[in-house]
Amino acid sequence: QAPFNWEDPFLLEDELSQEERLIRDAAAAFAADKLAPRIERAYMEEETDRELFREMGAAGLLGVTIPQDYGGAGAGYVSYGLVAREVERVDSGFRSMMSVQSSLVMYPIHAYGSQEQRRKYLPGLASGALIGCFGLTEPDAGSDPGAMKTRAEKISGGYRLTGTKMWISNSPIADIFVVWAKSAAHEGAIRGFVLERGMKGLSAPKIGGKLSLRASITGEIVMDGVEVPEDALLPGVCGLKGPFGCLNRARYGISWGVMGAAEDCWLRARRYGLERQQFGRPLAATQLFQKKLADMQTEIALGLQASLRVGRLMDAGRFAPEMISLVKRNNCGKALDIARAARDMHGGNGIQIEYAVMRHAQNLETVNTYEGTHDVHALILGRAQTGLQAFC
Ligand code: TGC
Ligand code: FAD
Repeated sequence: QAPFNWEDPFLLEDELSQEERLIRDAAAAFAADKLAPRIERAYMEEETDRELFREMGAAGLLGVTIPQDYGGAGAGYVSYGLVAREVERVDSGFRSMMSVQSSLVMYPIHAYGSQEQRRKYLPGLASGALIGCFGLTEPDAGSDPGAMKTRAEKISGGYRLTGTKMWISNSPIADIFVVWAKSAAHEGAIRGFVLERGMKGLSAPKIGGKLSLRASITGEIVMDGVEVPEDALLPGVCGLKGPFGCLNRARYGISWGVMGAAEDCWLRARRYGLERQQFGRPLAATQLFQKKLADMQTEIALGLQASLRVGRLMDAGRFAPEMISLVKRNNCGKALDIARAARDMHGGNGIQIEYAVMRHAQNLETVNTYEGTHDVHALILGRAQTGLQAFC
């Protein structure tokens, strides 16, 4: 009979390769040394430090799955997930900065871009010298990106882009903008374009007043007749499957990331319950407190196993997007429940910044919404099992 490891109930550690453990440990060390000391100020002051991208790049955390020829780490999707888990253990906003850069900017340039585009942009994005953003959502097209209004019109030598993207992570500080637009020259199909800061007619105002994900800057992308050369078009993909191909990677990373945030909440609640005395005994000695800890442990252990399985299937080239909807939806919802419970278990202290749990809960409200809301992923899974489309 083996001893029970309460922190790692299914011995996930044994399921990782030596390379995956090394990458995970490097990310954990980076998170402890560079991210944890910054988070309270970044969150309270809504401050995003550009320098953080360079530090992430130097630590090898940008473009984990991109080949080394282009500055990436050339590792697999399980490694990418493990990095997301360590970064989001500190804050979902930091993971957001990293996963937009890796999955939503570097991935499409690598997968759909020309050789020239790869060579021009990927090394700078991998080192963090360049910051990228991904513009799909619009003011009137969120869950339904196919309803986008942004247009690319063919002009001599290139395209003219007009439209507004909304809720775009990193956009106010971005150098590179991967933007999706309907192109008249391609029968109205959705095409990807790479825009650069400084182009005439391009601006990216910050969206202020967020009560969630405050360490990650969010903005609009306003394109007022931005003229781009022919080689700004991503040649390798046409249609909604372009942006969705990127979202598959980012959603998968989120499924690991939110488990990191949930683990931080769980371990903090356990520690608090052991230290805090009420009615002459530790809170952790009460049945209700222990039930909540058991629920947290169970959901985290199950969620991590599910993400690991999907990661292994991605590395083997055998994943279906619905698998990713399942783990993105489940793990975000469960992490949000865990963070809210941990906030409650901390009593009044739970609303204070130094106890972290309310910050995680606030962040997870966003993570449960972006990259496809909890309900939209339910509809994707409902469609897969009934064959009936319930979106409209
Ligand atoms: P539908 O008819 O289902 O599909 C249209 C075409 O796309 C293909 N496709 C996929 N391809 C690859 N992977 C996937 N996951 C795919 N899902 C669909 C599909 O095969 C089809 O291809 P083709 O060749 O036949 O044309 O499209 P629909 O318009 O009915 O879509 C419905 C729905 C609800 C599933 C979809 O629109 C959706 O997922 N909505 C959610 C929107 C979303 O996730 N937005 C995310 C914005 S980016 C973001 O939030 C970044 S935050 C990052 C951070 O800060 O960390
Ligand atoms: P809506 O689509 O209006 O949804 C509102 C509610 O209606 C939700 O509960 C939803 O589940 C429900 N709903 C919608 N359709 C249906 C339906 N058919 N049936 C039942 N219920 C439905 N986007 C980017 O492109 N790039 C980014 O970098 C990015 N970063 C973001 C960062 C932050 C901080 C936030 C908050 C968002 C970000 N987004 C980004 C946008 C994000 O992807 C969208 O907010 C998300 O897809 C939901 O769209 P929406 O906000 O328009 O909500």
